[in-house]
Amino acid sequence: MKIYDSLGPNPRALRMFLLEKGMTIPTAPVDLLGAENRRPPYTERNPGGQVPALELDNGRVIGETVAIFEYLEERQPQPPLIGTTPEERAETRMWQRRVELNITEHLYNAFRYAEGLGMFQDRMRVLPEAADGLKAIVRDKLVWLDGLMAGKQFVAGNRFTIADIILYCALDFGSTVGQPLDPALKNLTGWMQRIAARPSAAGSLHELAPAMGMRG
Ligand SMILES: N[C@@H](CCC(=O)N[C@@H](CS)C(=O)NCC(=O)O)C(=O)O
Repeated sequence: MKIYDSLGPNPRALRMFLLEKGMTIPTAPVDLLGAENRRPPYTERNPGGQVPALELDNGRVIGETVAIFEYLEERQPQPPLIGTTPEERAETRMWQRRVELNITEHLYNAFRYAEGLGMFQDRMRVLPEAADGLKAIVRDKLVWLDGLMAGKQFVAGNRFTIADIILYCALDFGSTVGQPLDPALKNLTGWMQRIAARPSAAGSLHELAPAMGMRG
């Protein structure tokens, strides 16, 4: 297997997942800043044109971070980051979708349409006029999630899961690109500190992250 890897919160989420699993998979760097991911031969492998991607030994390529998580969890179930029972897996997937559909997708698009506009405007349709509204939706949904985190260790309850990895990587990235977490959200702030203390949090940062001033 081989991972197409780069700077950025989604590739970081995969690196964090691998550290938590204790898995090592060789990587091939992709020049995200130079848009290597948006042209052949990368797009022939992964037509989604984004990073990360996982190339299997038979040459098939899996894109989409969560699809890669699911594949790797089936290949190596321990330690579970999705779940060991139908109920646990359903709960994890429920929270993963809540986190992505309500928060992280909006956070990333707001970045592409504002602070990241110079990088993205020649790659995709961008909507600068939507950036402030998307950031406001993110803030609203973080208030909502903060209330739901009362008394919980992790997003899905008492288990560390991919929902924590996805949300942590997005919010940590957001903190460096104009979307900081409101410190008044005490439950989420405490949760961020707990996740940041895991060795996989620091260990998953890309080597270019400090120079770029981005947590990714
Ligand atoms: N839906 C994809 C999103 C991946 C994604 O947004 N990757 C970013 C890096 S964090 C990327 O490739 N950005 C460069 C680009 O879109 O050209 C997933 O979950 O894997």
